[in-house]
Amino acid sequence: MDLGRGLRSALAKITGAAIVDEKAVKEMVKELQRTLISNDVNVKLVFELSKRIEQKALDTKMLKGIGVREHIVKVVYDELAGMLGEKYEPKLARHKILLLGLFGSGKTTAAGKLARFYKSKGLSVLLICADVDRPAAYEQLEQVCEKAGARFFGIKGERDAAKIVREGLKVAKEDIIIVDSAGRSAFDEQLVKQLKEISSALGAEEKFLVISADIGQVAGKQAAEFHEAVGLTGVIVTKLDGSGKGGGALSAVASSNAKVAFISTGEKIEDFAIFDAQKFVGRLLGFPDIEALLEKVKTVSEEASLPQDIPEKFTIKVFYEQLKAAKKMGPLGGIFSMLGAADVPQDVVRQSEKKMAQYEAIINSMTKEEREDAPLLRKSKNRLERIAKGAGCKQEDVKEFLSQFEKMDGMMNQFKKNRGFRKRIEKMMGGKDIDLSKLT
Ligand SMILES: Nc1nc2c(ncn2[C@@H]2O[C@H](COP(=O)(O)OP(=O)(O)OP(=O)(O)O)[C@@H](O)[C@H]2O)c(=O)[nH]1
Ligand SMILES: [Mg+2]
Repeated sequence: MDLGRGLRSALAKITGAAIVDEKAVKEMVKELQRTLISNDVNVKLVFELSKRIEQKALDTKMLKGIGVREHIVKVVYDELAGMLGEKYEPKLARHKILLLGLFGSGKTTAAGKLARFYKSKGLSVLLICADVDRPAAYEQLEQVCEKAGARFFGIKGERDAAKIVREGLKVAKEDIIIVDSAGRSAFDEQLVKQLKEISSALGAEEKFLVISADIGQVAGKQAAEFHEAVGLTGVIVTKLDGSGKGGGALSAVASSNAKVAFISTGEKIEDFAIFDAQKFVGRLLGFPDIEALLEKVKTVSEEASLPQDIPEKFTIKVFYEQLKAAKKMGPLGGIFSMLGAADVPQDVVRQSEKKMAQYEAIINSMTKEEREDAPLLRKSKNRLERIAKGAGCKQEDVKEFLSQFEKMDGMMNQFKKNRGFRKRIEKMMGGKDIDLSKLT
């Protein structure tokens, strides 16, 4: 389960609960633990964190004029942010940066991203290729420079990295000088020796270790080793997009004596940001900041006191309502979890308008019975054929729609106990955007 979804679903144990009591808090904490551990966060860290959350959440003396749900959400938010680190303040004056790290961690890519970042702050940038091992390192960095709009310096065929740095400095006029160094498959003396040489030739003010998130909590050990050997000023955690261990990597670095400075979330040059633990948690939970989150929890808690009616049955009709609501709210459908429901899968939210129109046509070609009882459709080829004909599409499209529905249905089963979900969605959307008349 991805970290954001797991955290949202844990919080829903509070925001979506009819009664918030010790049992609800314990359930939430248990789910938080499961999510964090499956994200490779260190077990001891998770245990300490959950103990603190439980204590603070149940401490009613801390309720200063806010509701109990808001209080608990704030406790979780603050503790998670604390566990993941702080906010990095980049230096914006003239300075020199050394990038180091193991093989393939994303140093060269990060060099381009950093160059673009400092350029966007109005600073000029020179990138020096001090990777003397990788066969095409020179050409790779040259290309990166072109993309980032930075000047390139390198000496083809030169085997002495420190010498390249010294020569580069002689011609450097730029505000920011970034040196890309060679990777190695393991932390060893030879690597440390080379890094020390480059670092002293450069006189680096910033030494960033580049670590790929997919190594999880091992990132902590790696950061500590490099820090001891060469004195890091920050860590760049890359590949957060493709790893289920990002939480483990970030928290482990935060609890070592190094600090996360930047994060990289994709191969493209713009997939890069200054690390800010609070903002990061906000994004995981689907809200830009704690204020927006608390505001939402407040409305949700008020709505939670609505009379709860019959348990919701998840039907095609309900699915379609959610789809439309989720689309309106964009890819951060985190709100669904806050309401105590499963997230609509991201690939479903990203469906194009054309697909939505097709779905609507498919639903409109169903009988009322079929809309209430989707398994009927799987049982009969004739029904599929009839619907496809009615909707002007292929049978495969109908099947695709059905499998989207079934995927969501499976997720909804976890939330079966939660009542009044649809009511809340309807209220939230003001009843305007959900055109039920078409579907009945
Ligand atoms: N998905 C994803 N891929 C990334 C990210 N950062 C880098 N990569 C990819 O990871 C691979 C290695 O990146 P490089 O920047 O060449 O890594 P390096 O540390 O310079 O590698 P060496 O110089 O060989 O040690 C490339 O295919 C990059 O496109 C990221 O944040 N997300
Ligand atoms: Mg490289």
